[in-house]
Amino acid sequence: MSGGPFRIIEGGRGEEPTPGLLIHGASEIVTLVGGLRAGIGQGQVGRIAAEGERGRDGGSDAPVIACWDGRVAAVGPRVMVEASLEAEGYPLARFARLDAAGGAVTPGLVDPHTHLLFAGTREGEMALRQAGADYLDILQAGGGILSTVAATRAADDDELAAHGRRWLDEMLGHGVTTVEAKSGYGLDLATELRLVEIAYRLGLEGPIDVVPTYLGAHAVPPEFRARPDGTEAYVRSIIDEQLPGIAAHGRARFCDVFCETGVFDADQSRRILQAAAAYGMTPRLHADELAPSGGAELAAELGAASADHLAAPSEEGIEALAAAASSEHPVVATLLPATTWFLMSDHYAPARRLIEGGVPVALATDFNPGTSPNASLPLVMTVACLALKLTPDEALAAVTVNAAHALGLGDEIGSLEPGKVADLVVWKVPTTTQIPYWPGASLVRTVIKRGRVVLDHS
Ligand code: IZC
Ligand code: ZN
Repeated sequence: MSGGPFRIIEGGRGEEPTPGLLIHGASEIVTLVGGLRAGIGQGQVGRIAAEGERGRDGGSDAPVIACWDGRVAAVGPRVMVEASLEAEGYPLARFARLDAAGGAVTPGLVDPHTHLLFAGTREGEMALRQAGADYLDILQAGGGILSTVAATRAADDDELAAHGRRWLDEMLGHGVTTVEAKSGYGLDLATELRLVEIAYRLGLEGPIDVVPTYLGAHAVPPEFRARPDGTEAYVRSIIDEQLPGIAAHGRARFCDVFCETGVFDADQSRRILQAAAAYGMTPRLHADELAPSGGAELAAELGAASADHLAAPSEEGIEALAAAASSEHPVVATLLPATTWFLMSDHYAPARRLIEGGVPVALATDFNPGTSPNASLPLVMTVACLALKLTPDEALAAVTVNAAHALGLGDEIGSLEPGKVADLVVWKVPTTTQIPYWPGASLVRTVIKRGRVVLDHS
């Protein structure tokens, strides 16, 4: 990566990782060890803290983390980490040292719902909404998603990739090391393939890992809207033409559908997601963003990786997610409160009820040009604390370990434990409870991706 507002020290997966890195001087290391969080576990983050200044400056209980070959080798109080590294034969002298300068250390943040790639902007819709227009009315009138589709179809690959890099840079600056990126502004096979491929290539470029999702069912494109059975005809073209092409291309890990009354109904969404699953793409859904539409129920029925938004689920939908939580396929509820805020709605997702029902909760930016032009996950954590009443610890689990699980990556990323990928953030604040406390501030000191420093503000 180049340019952008930040100094990128190293990037790209192709280079040799620093063999060893030992981070010391942290006030606390929050590991998130222990797997997917739900219920009261949602707020249990695994905090290892030093006892006051003495600990931080190198006392035996000072928390440190050692990375080797891009993975976490050991984490815990200094003496224990040193003993375990020695016992396992790591060459201690070959560890570069990084001073966290009294900051907190967390896993790299994971943003599990973004519409990263698009052309054009939609600031005009803000004024329309202030004047009382409704999101779906703007879409029906040919604006909203459709205006972004027109701009995206007209943009070339280099423009789209440059835009993607610019916003990935921004996300990295907020501590994000893995991002999901949906297509969905092409709505024809050729453009959808371009979007999935560009997302995939941006991930190869690094330093942020990008997980591509195919979202052909984001809206009915203009060429189908003119037809009397437009929505149904477009659903058939997704199943018969787009999905086979996307599957043959082999880059999209997930298939998503905007399951919402007035967009794609639950039956249409089911048909698309089942067809995608037959090609090996895991379902995830935009579920009940604006009105109860059967999205939460469908996510539970299909064992989707995640049900996203959930600002307006039905009672049955909440119950279905709660029942799925104790099954073999818990569906992660990925909440997007910055979108609700930006839409000036007071209809926030029932986060406390979901947590009380044992549903694992993740948070995401929903970065997109219409309803959430916000690339900052820490800002989403603030809105989640204020509007969804999550505690700061619950919000932290939601943007790390649970977000990783929402992307099927829970075994690799999202927590700091031996063997996991060494993606981590050193913050400028001494405790993670201050991350949502300073809304809008730039709180990241250093970002480490696969054991290497990729961003340094120290
Ligand atoms: O471009 O409006 N809800 N998709 C579903 C969006 C919002 C993004 C957009
Ligand atoms: Zn979305």
